[in-house]
Order: sequence, then structure tokens, then C-alpha cells
Amino acid sequence: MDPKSKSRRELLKGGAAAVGAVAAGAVGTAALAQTKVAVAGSGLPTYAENEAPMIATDDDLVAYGTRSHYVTSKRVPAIMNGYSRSSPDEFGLTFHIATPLQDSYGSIQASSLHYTATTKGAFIPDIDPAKHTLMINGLVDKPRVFTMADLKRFPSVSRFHFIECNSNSHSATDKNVQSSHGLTSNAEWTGVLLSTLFKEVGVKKEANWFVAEGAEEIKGASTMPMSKAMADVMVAYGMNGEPLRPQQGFPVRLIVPGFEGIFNTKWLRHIKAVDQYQLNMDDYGHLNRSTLGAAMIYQIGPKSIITFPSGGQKLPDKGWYEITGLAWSGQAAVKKVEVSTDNGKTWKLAELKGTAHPMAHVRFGTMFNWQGGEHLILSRTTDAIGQVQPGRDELAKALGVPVTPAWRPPGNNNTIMKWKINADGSVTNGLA
Ligand SMILES: Nc1nc2c(c(=O)[nH]1)N[C@H]1C(S)=C(S)[C@@H](COP(=O)(O)O)O[C@H]1N2
Ligand SMILES: [Mo]
Repeated sequence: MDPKSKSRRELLKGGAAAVGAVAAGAVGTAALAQTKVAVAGSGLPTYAENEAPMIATDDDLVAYGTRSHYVTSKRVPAIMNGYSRSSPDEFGLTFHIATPLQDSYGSIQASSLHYTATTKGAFIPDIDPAKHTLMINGLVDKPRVFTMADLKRFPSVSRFHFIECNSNSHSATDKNVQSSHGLTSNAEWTGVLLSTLFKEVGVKKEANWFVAEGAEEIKGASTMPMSKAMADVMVAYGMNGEPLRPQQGFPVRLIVPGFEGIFNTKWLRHIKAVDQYQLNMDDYGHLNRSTLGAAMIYQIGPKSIITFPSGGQKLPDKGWYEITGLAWSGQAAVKKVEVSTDNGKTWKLAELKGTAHPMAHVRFGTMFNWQGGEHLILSRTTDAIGQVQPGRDELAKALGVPVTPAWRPPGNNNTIMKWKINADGSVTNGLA
């Protein structure tokens, strides 16, 4: 059944029920009547004018909630203007689906809106957790097959981490923040550290790398440095307080904090300790045989994006607004975020909203009194190891390439984005 027509039916049914409930509760009705008088001359609506209909919620809604039917924000396929992994991709599949960052609050995304990327497009493995296993073998002393129940018997960790696809690369052609930066999301992940499992099976000295493999027909498989496994990689089964969602790799996935998205293997079924880098299906040019080099290039640099006001939004009137957005780094926690409202001539320290966790998004904000002029607004992250988010021109100069509006820097593009507040309050891409 169409969920919309169902909720409309429930609404009508609920209206009748609400009338009955008010009539039955005499004390309640009297109390309400008093507040139905408008304050004379105040211009405020009467209570009755401000009243909302009561709607009935059915058992399913009570059992597992849903959002208000007034809230319609959605993930959409990443367009990315002809970039190789745009949707549809070179195989005709919808690979990457972007999260609506323009509508997000706080530092995490709702699980239902976390961006998602799946090489097989709409097809994902449908895994029965009771039957699923994770095998760890290769250069280990005691190879072992773990059930989901086995994994949950180890000490757990819960940590905030972002995931960001390497193709989350903005240019002057992006109309809004969902298109320019929607391939990153942040969540609280729960699971067991991979180092705990590796200690359990005993890693041999020569095992400098490990390969993680997903359960699909074309297996998502990546090679990563053993040093990263021992530092902070998680074998995660929980997300934002509940089991992983199918799109996020149910029942178990890898979280590789700060590494680009593709390494965060979903539907994880096999980890192999190896002595050399393995070239797998997932490599898309990530080949780097040096352990140190791999550790450097896989990690996302300090980055930030203003989500309000951003492309496609509008400031209705002159006056005060909070400029707000998200900041992160793939190598440390965020130390500070600065915001400029004059195209980078002057910078103001923004407030971080809550704790900045390592390799996690943190919300920032700063108040701005818009007096109707044109403004190029920018944000810039400095992380806890002192790295500063670079400007686009700065990076182009370092690479010795010209900056055209469509230029998307190679690799993990962590350059500064600009939004333009126009004189009429409309907001557009400031790189154009
Ligand atoms: N098994 C498997 N793991 C995978 C993928 C995949 O297609 N299969 N996609 C990768 C890519 S390209 C990205 S960007 C991240 C996205 O994680 P998310 O869908 O939870 O956002 O998962 C990675 N892990
Ligand atoms: Mo990706």
C-alpha cells in the first residue's frame, strides 16, 4: 500500500478519535478553553488558530518510529557532473547516493540518511546474521571463524567516525551541498577492535598487510596496512544505537577511521593477514606498495563545509543568522574552525558544538549579521596535528595546474568551498 494514502487515512481516523477524547476529558477541555482567548492587540494567533489536529499512530509506528510526514529530506544519487563515479556510473549502476547535508543537525547523520555506496548498484547481500561468519586467516597462528555471537563476546567500543568517499569532490558546477559534499556522513559505530581479534588469532611477524573482503558476488576487497589494523580499525555491528542498516553492511562491516570510503568494507566475511600488498577488484588506482605511502594517501585531510547558508537556500530578511557546517580530518580530531564572510580576507573563530572526536565530523557555528550585501562565505579547518585545510588556488599552484570552474582536484579533495550570498539573499556556488 502507498504509505502516503495510509497516513492520510490514519489522520482522518485519528481526527475522529481526538474529538471523542476531548469530549470525555471535561477537566482537560476547561483548561484548554481558557487559553483559546487571544491576547488583545498582540497580533498573536488565538490558541484555536494555532491548534493542530490530533492524529492516531498505529501499532507499527509505535513499535518502530518514523519521521513527521512534513519532513521530506532524502538521499539522492550523486550527480558529480560527469565524474567517473557519478550515477549512473560507467557500468550503468547507481553506485553512490548522497546524504542531504543541507538538512542535517548536530554532528551525526540519521542512519536512514547516511550516504551509501555500493558497487553493485541497487543490489546488496541479504545476510541472515544467525548464519553469517567472519573468517580470519592467512599469516596468523590460529585461523578462526567467528559467528556474530562470537564477535559480541569480545569487549566492545563505541566511537564516532565519519566515512567519506574519495569521489566527494566539489567544483564550481555543484548547485547545492548534497551534490558538492554529500558523500560523507558521521555516525556512532559499535563493534570490536580489529586489533582485539588479531591478538586472539595471533598475527605473524611478516604480516604487514591485511585484506578485507565483503560478501558480494563482486567482492569489495581492499588491502590495508597492518599498522592501521592495530591502531583503530573497528569490526562494527552497531550504528547509532541499533544494528547496522543493510545499506551500511548489515550485519558487520569494517570501519577504517579517516581512510577513504572504499576501505570501509561492508558485509564483511573474510580478513586475511598477508605479507604483500594484494591487487584486488576494489583497487581503482589505490595501489601503493609502501606501507608508509599507503598510510599517507589513504587518509582524508582536514576538511569542512558550510551547510547553512548553502547553495539553493535563501536568507529571507536582513539580520542575524548562524552560519553552520561540519568539519573533520582523517588524521586527527578537529582543533579549530574559522569562518570568513569576505572571501578569506578576514577569519573568525567558530564555536565547535560539542566534543571534536578523532576522525569524526564536528558541527561548528558562528553568528553573522547579514545586511543585504554580497558575501563569499568560507570555512577552514585546522586539525589537532596542525594541518590546515588548503584553498583551491593554493592547491592548484602547488600542483602547477590552472584552476578552471570545473576543476576537481585529484585524490581526496579537501580544499575550501565557497558559497555566495547574493544581494537578494539567494545562495549559489561561490567557486563559479
Ligand atoms: N563490500 C562492500 N564494501 C564497500 C562498498 C561496496 O560496494 N561493497 N563500497 C565502498 C565505498 S566505495 C564506500 S564510499 C563506502 C561507503 O560506505 P556507506 O555505504 O556505509 O556510506 O563503503 C565501501 N565499502
Ligand atoms: Mo566510494
